[in-house]
Amino acid sequence: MKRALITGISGQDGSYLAELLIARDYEVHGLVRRDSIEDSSRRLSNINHLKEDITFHAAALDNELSLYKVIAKVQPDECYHLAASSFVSYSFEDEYSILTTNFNGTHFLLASLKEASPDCRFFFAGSSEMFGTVEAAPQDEATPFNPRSIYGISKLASHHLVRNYRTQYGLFACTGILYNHESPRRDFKFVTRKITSQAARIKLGLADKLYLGNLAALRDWGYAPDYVQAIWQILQHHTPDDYVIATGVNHSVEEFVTCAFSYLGLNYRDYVEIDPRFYRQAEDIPLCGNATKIRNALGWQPTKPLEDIIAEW
Ligand code: G4F
Repeated sequence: MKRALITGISGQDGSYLAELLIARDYEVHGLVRRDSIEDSSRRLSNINHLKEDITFHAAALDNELSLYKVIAKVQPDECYHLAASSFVSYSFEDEYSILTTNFNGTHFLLASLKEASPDCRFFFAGSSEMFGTVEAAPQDEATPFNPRSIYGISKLASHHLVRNYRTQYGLFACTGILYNHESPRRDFKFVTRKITSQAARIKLGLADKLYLGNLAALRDWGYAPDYVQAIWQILQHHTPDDYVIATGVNHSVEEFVTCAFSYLGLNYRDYVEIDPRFYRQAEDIPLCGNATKIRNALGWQPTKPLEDIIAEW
């Protein structure tokens, strides 16, 4: 039986990955913060249905000793590092903690694996934000990185570290360069869940407005369970490598909001207002991924178009 350790197990991706691994007979271990264990019905709501099948370990990404102890004890065959401070907007306000959590956390995990469990395969959740301001779309693994947020910088620095541990120390360490991926388990601050949840509240008469930022912004939105499948496949390959995980299709926030409201028989123009607090400048050239490499190497491809993802909400 393979043993897997997941950071960020209570998040959208962590919960889908835990389901996938349990279905494949893995022994699944999850790193969580102490306060999550104490308030589990709320903070671990995405994995409440899996709690009997997961062994939880209290540890924190900013506490190297806590990570080392878990890794030394669990001796995982595969480690999936999904935890991060992941809301891009926050990174304009709180540079210090984003960099510390995201970069140091990755470093502490890699260093602990190298010392205590060097044969463990390691996956790092990178981001399209590593590309940042681009000169062309779609982007692939050869596209130059040019991050424009502290979040993107923290992910890019971590990605370089992952590659360094692979080439210098021989760790089976891989980065998935993940474009936006959504599901009903997405946190409410991200635009997709914000739109679908508020549209439902409006339909039920519980709210009357939805305040959004830039409706013209374009994103390459995929389906989170598909992306978790890709993540798992990356660690099953015979050689460690880095891959773009994307659909290759752009939609605007306006298209998303139109579709979500029309499912409920509503016209978004009657309810949506622009609030400068949520406004972020759109990229001149959109972030849109070319996933040819992972399709050719691992046979992975996305299964759900955006309209079907929205319909699931
Ligand atoms: O949903 P978002 O906040 O996601 P964003 O910033 O693209 O980041 C997500 O995807 C990245 C790439 O995979 C991840 F690395 C990252 O961790 C996260 O998962 O915003 C999507 C778009 C943006 O262009 C934003 O400007 O929606 C636009 N937007 C328009 N109005 C809004 C809003 N975003 C939010 N969160 N709230 C709004 O009211």
